[in-house]
Amino acid sequence: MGLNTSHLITVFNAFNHYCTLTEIQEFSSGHINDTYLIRTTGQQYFVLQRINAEVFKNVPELIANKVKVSTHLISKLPELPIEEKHRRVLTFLPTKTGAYYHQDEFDQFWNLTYYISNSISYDTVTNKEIAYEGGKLFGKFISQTRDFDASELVEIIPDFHNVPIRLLQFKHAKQKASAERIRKTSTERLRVEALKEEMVILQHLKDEGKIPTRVTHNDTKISNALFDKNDKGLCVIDTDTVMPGIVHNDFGDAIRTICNIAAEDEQDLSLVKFNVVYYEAYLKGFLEELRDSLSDLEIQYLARGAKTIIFIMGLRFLTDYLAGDVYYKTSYDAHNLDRAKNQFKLIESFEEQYEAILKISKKYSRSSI
Ligand code: GN1
Ligand code: MG
Repeated sequence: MGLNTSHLITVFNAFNHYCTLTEIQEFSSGHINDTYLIRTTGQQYFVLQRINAEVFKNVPELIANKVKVSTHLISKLPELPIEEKHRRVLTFLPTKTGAYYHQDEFDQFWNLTYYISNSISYDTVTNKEIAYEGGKLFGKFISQTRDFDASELVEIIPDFHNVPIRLLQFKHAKQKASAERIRKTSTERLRVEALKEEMVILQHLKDEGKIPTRVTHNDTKISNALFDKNDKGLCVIDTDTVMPGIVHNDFGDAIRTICNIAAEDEQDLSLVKFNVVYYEAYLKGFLEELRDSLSDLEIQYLARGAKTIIFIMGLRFLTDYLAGDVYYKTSYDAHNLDRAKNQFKLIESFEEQYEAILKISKKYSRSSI
C-alpha cells in the first residue's frame, strides 16, 4: 500500500496519544507489513504498522499475543522508570475505544507502538561484540518468558517452522509452477532433496516431546534487535510471530542473519560466507542468559537448529518463487530466487566449516563446563 498521508493521519488519530502528527516516513525493511515512523509536534515519535492480513489471518489474536508478551516482559522490570521500560520493551498504545488495534474502513488492521529513539539496528553484523550482545538480548527474551504459559499464545501462523509442512508447500508450489521457474530452480530443488532428511530431525524431536515448546519470537533476524548507542542490547522488536516454538528457531534465525556477512538477498554469492567467529560470540551471549533454562539435548542441537532455520528460509523463498511471488514483498522478478540461492550458499559455507562449529559447540556444551 502506498503512502496516503491523509489516511495515515486518520488511522494515527484513532489511537489514544494526544499528539499531533507532523511528519510520516515509510520504513523500507520488512517483507510482510507496512511500517511508518511518525513524528509529532511534541517531538514524540511512534511506529504505525499496517498488519498484512493476507499473511496473518487472525489479526486480533496476533495483537493479543504481542500485547500479552510485552506486558509480561514489562513486569520483569519493576524498578525502571516508565520511559526506560518503553525503551526496553515494545509498548503498544490502545485506540480511543480501548482495543490495541484499529480496523479502518478498508478492513486494514493497524497497531501503534512508541518509537525507541537513540537506538541502532543492524542488517548485517561487522563485529563480534554485536553478535555477543545480540545473543544476550535474544537469550534474555526466552529466559524472561520462561514463566509465561506458552499455551496462552495462539499459534498465529500454524507450522511456521515445521519442515515437513514447508516441504509439502514446496511440493504443491512445484506442481503449479511455470515451466520457466521450474527450469530456473533446478540447482536449488536438488539442494532441497539432498538436505531434507537431515532437516526434519528437529521437528521429529519436537513431535516426540524430547524438545520442549517455549515462548519463542520466531523472527530473530538481527535487524529485529535494537542496540543503544554503546552497542548494548536494548529491545527486541517485531513480535508478530511470537508463539509457542522451540529454542532452535530463535537461535537459528539470529545465526542465519548474524553469521551471513552478506545481506539476505546479496546476488554475488562469493560474498555469502558463514562467519564462525560471530557464531561463537552469539552462542556465548545466548547461553550466558539461557544456559540454566535449557536441557542438554536442546543445547546439543543448537548448531543443527541454525542449519535448519537457514534451510527453512531457503525453502520458503524458493517456494514463493515457484508460486509466483505471492507471499514476500519483492523488488524485482527473481528476488525470491536470489534470496533462496543466498540461503543455500550460506548452508554450503556452514557445512564447509562444520568442524570448527562442532568444536565451538563442544566448548559450550554443559559437560565441558
Ligand atoms: C519475514 O517481514 P519480516 O521481514 O519481519 C518473515 C520471516 C522471515 C523474514 C525473512 C511472517 O519477516 O519469517 O524470516 O521475512 N515473516 C513472516 O527476512 O513470514
Ligand atoms: Mg517479522
